[in-house]
Amino acid sequence: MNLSKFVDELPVPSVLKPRQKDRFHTYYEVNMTQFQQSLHRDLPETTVWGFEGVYPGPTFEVESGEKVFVKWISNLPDKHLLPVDHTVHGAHLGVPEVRTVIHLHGASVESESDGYPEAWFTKGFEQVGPHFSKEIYRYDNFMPACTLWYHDHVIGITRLNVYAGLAGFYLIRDQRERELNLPSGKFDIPLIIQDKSFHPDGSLSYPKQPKNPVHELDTSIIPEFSGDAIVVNGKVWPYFNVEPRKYRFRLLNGSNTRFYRLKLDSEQLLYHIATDSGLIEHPIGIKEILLAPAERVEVIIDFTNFEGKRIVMTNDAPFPFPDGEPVDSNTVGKVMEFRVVLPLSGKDTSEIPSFMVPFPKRRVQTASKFRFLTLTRRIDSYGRELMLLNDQDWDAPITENPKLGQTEVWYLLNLTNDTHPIHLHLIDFQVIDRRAFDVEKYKQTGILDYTGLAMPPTPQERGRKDTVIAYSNQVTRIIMKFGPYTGLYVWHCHILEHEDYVMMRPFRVLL
Ligand SMILES: [Cu+2]
Repeated sequence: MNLSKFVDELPVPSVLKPRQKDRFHTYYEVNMTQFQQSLHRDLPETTVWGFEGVYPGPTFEVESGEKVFVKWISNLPDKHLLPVDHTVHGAHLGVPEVRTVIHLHGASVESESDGYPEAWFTKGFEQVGPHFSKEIYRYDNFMPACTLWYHDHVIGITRLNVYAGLAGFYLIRDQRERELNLPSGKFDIPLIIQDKSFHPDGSLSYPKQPKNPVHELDTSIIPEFSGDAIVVNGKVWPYFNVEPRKYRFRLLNGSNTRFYRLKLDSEQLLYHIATDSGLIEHPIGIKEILLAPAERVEVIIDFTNFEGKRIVMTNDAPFPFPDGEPVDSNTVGKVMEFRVVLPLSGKDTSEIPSFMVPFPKRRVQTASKFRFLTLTRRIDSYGRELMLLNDQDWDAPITENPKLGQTEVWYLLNLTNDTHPIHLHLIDFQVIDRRAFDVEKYKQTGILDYTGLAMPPTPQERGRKDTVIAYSNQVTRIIMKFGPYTGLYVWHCHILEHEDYVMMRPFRVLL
């Protein structure tokens, strides 16, 4: 499909209205349904899944400390929109084909409300998974201002449910952020970037088989997904009309597999102000943004003195990242266009502050546990590659069981040839460093022999994170303190095809 670029205006998701709100709590109900939506001017309407009748879903805007309750409701059809592989763990024949459970990515929430992959439910809660415990989730929102997102997290078909459209933003605001006088209101725009492919009739295209098909199976999971069109906030290659002033953009990579390395073709600086879990200490001028699946970065872009200009946001991240094919600059090499065509609606009094929030660094000396965890690869009985954490299947006994309040350092040893964005639920962490090591020696002897110097996190990573890129042949070290809740959570690769098969493990925080 060769679709024209920059012919549809960027949609900005509407803000979700609560059903009830008083001094003590806020209550939302959110319905998941299947419907038709126009994703491009020249494409017939696409059947998608979404929340409250829209893809991506409406945006939650909550205050830090606000007690929020959400009833996630499924009114999805019984038959999946996309091809389901029943050989994948948790998606066996016999379980309902359409199941969902919603995870609030980046939020620290009680275990029962975290969207455990086996806490799924169907339409009307008629059937539920073995770990289902409640219909109404509770989010305490004690984190400072940050950009979170909600998305499906069900065992075995997360890749299909998110690709079908089950994702949306969840923003936490606070007083400190307001005092900073960042661009706000209509100048504060979330952008969810995804890659998709379409059939000529407008329907979503997702492969039934990998490049080397598995003949015994009608449908097989694929090792990675690459779409040929870029979709931002639900429109293919949109444009956005802006005023000649400063804007705050919250960028989220909501893709299944694709990484993005984003730049503006005006070559102007982007002022980086926030990582996954909130504002950083000082804004940093950067030329490009690297975003792995699920990562977020917030930037201020200043369009002052660009009146009349058209500025294209480009992507040059190879697929797979970082050693794969260069991007086609005519398709996935372009993301969206900013058109500086609106008159200034008022003087731009917003600021790029010199200091935002303190960032107390976690020190390795405070850690009481050091875990060495491998990212590995195996071949299954159909000859397919599958990725694992610590070489363990999803349902092997729990091996990561940190104590409440304990600080730990995790060494992520990537023994595979792929790059994996690793995400932990419940906590945010800090990236300590990355270091090359002798993978063959490690595989043969179990001895960790470094072959390079430790590299500090990139400037873009020097803040609170919940997803970290673990490169091939490197040890990536992260440090975090477990709490404030105990119970069952998961950690996993956020390449959704890997997460489903089966690069995800439970962990339990013990009292
Ligand atoms: Cu992975």
